[in-house]
Amino acid sequence: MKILILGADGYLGWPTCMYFSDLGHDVYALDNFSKRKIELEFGINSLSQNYNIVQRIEEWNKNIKKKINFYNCDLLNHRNLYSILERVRPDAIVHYAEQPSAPYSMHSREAAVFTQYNNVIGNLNLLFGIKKYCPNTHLIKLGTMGEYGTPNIDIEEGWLNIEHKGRKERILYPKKPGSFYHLSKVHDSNNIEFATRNWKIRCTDLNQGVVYGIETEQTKKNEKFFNTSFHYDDIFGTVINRFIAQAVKKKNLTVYGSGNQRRAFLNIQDTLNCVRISAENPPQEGEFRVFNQYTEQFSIDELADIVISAAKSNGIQIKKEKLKNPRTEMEKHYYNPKNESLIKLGLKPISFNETLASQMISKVLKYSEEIHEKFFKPKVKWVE
Ligand code: USQ
Repeated sequence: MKILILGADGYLGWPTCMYFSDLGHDVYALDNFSKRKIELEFGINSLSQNYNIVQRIEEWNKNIKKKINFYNCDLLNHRNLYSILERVRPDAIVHYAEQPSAPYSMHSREAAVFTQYNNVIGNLNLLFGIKKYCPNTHLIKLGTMGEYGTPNIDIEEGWLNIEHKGRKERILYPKKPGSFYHLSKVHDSNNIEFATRNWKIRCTDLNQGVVYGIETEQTKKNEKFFNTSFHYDDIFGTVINRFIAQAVKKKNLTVYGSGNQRRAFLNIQDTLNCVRISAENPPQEGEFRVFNQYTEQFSIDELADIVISAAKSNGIQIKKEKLKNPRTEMEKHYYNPKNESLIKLGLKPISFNETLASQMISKVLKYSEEIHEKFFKPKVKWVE
């Protein structure tokens, strides 16, 4: 398969490049380093990454026949994007190339506008490019479980069958997201659904939960070169990764609000498995297929308990520090999202438990010196 990976420099993009390359596919990697620019703006450093993507690809390519190719391209530059699509004509496109942080999107008007412009227009350019140069390609788009919010009814996989005043219809599941970032993904989903219906292109929208983890089969081959980025800061760090870094620094865990809010989670290795399963089982022409891509649910309180026990087994005594919730989100709510499709297609989930948390702590301990405690407390507030 010729596979084009957009957002190849990111936390998920880089491991995805190596994973598909290892499986023997032709990998084309693309990024414009926009996340790096935000890191610079906020003085943020990810842990564990010593080399830039060009150096990492050079090292990776030493040992393989089918070399990974890299393109520096902004999806907002449609001419550049088109020329790449025309040259590569990929069988599948994995699209991670979006501003991924909810707190960043809530930081200011500028950040909200950047997030939505970058994500929505970049995705729209991609849809037009697909229609023009590779209408048979399978677009695998990373959406998010946060598109749904926390409704008081079961969350289906993208679509909802409804009966209204005696008539039936299948509609896109109504969304109630909790940040301008999550909203950008809702707008993307709507645009893609229309594009698949109108132009008969094909897409899988992966509504992914919160990803955690620091290693994959490929990063382990040569940690020095192949590690992916690991963020623990309040902008890009996701909750489990943050708790692990806080434990390593022997600091109490920053639980926002009561900690009763529930979310859907998955291991970074499972992200790769889900993307592969999707690529191996493309949807029909004209189909907008949605999978809820998560493997487990936890409340934030439950996660903190797991990390506290894991820390204890590493000789670290910490507890929860309940902070005033900087976000507008329900803390006590019904939560029952469906996630059967990927399991039916063969996903074998990895579980988050004390053993795994303990392994993460041991690994992150190596980077302890690089962790700055000033990034533990949340600075962006949803309501000022
Ligand atoms: N939280 C804490 N303490 C922290 C950090 C977060 O209690 O120190 C809580 C938040 O209040 C929230 C939950 O943990 O209830 C998840 O927050 P998060 O920062 O781990 O994740 P989120 O902002 O939802 O976004 C992340 C990724 C995003 C992806 C999304 C999947 O950054 O790219 O789309 O997870 S989902 O959450 O399912 O929408």
